Amino acid sequence: MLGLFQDKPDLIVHSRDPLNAEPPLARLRSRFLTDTADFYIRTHGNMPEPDAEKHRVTVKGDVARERTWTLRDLQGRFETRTVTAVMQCAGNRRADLQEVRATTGDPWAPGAIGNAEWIGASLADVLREADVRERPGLHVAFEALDIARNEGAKDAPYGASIPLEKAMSGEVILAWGMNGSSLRREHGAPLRIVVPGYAGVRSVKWVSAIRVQPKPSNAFQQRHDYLLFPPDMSPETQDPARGTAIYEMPLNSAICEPGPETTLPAGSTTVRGYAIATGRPIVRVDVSVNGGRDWQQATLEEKGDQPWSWTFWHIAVDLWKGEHELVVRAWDAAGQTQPSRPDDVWNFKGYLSAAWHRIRVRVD
Ligand SMILES: Nc1nc2c(c(=O)[nH]1)N[C@H]1C(S)=C(S)[C@@H](COP(=O)(O)O)O[C@H]1N2
Ligand SMILES: [Mo]
Repeated sequence: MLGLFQDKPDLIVHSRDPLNAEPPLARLRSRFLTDTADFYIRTHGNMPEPDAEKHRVTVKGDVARERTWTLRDLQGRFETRTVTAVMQCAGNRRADLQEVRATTGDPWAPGAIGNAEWIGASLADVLREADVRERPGLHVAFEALDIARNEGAKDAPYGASIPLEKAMSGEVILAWGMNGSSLRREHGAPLRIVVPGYAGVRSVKWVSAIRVQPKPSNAFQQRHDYLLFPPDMSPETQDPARGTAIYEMPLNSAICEPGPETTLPAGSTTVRGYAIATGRPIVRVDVSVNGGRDWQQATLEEKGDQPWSWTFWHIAVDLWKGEHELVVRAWDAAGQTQPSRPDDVWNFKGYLSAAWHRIRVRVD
């Protein structure tokens, strides 16, 4: 475990065991492709270290030919695909919801997100090679090697699933590489799933089996955790039947620079951050320096044809002496924007925190 911290010395650690950590926002905003050293880590239990030569993944369930491959087999048999995509935790920005009322879970700032180039095989190719039976309503469940510590339930292997339709879309990757190198242990080596556009929980690390089945995964992460509950529900009254499994992530944005509670000199300050949407491009980002009364348009930075990446933005604003509330909100191509207050989206598990991001700064 210590080795990881030597390589990622700058991360803000929420817990050491299991290891949960995120980068400071200025570092996060410093590169469009997040350095692996600055990439957040989210674990639920132990951190396996399987032998990359011996590790195998089995494709089973509703397939005509059950198949088992090593990493080397996969690399030899399948065309190598790269997808640049954001990985983002459903709990990203939870700290803002906790300002409204307590929630369960770690107080993530807006750093439980990163944009990486993922290298591997297309999951669709892998499933086809096992002669998957493509019928509507099927799910693809991923089983992992780590044992998750589940709140209010027994420890059990981590697992999650996605609809078969998403699995066959071509963008889902059975990944062995990240940013030009082999996957690192904390990010799921030797093999992980990467599901662009979906909450990180579905991108199962240390994957050992892929099962096509009529129902979503039976694992705790799928059936009891990572559900969006209505606001009246509490840990005592929670009823999984009234929760919605979180797949696609909502429109979101955050100010990365300046940092909250910074003291700045009077005059021009450049505000920088990210915006992210799923399935639609970001078309506009508004920034306010007076708590959301007036808005100015930020410049969207060029990102090329990267539908699963975030959009970086920046704007120079003039600030006078005193206290200011800086606010950001993003718009997608359907003209949708974010809710103004975290109160509107509060839920006791603290998921999908996507209200306008506000920070206070002082100008001397
Ligand atoms: N096997 C396994 N896969 C997992 C997890 C885990 O604890 N175990 N955490 C999930 C969650 S909630 C997130 S947000 C992402 C985080 O990926 P990262 O640690 O590579 O950033 O991995 C997902 N896949
Ligand atoms: Mo997550």
